Amino acid sequence: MTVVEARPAPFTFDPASTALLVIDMQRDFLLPGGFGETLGNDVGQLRRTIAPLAALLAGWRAAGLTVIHTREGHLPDLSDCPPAKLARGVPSMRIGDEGPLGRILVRGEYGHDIVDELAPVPGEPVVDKPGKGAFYATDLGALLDEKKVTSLVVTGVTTEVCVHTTVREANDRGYECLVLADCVGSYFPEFQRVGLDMIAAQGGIFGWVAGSTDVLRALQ
Ligand code: TIU
Repeated sequence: MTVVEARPAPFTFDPASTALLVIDMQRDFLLPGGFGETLGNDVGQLRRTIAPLAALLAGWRAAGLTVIHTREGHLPDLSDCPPAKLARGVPSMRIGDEGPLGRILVRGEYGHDIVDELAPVPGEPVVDKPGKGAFYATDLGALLDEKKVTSLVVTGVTTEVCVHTTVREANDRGYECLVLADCVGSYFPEFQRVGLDMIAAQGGIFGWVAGSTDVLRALQ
């Protein structure tokens, strides 16, 4: 077993039954002109996650461990996008509209794909999800069962939206979740801080919080 210094207590995991989950590190959230910016957000707040996540991915891959990526997005005909979600945001720049990075949050478009720095390598599953949570309407649960994964190291964006939703879904399904503070990002510094506090509070009500260097050190 491997032990990582974490809040509220050390996180113990078996690397062989743990997956690194990289949530929605897509151009639409991280680059100017994408969905995140059209919602009025400063994408600079998220870009600080890229370098530590790239280093973590390199170490995790070198150890031969499981990596799973997710992408939030919709079919080109938007049939998997609920009207309530479609109606969000600036009227001229909604999901499915043509933007500088292609049609916003539509599968197959440039903006929908993962940033170059964190591109999946062959063999790493990419789970396309229509919701904020990675388990809703996807085969993630089946994939984790197949790989006999019981613990998740959770990274990606945004902390209080897709990361939180996924961690909450994972908890109810019995997974132990370690969330990495420097590898998750929010457009709102306050939400970043409080979002992480919410996970580790009450004795770790949703899981544990650590830094990526703590994980890399533990894998040595
Ligand atoms: N808007 C926002 O903070 N996030 C999302 O819409 N999706 C994800 O978090 N991936």
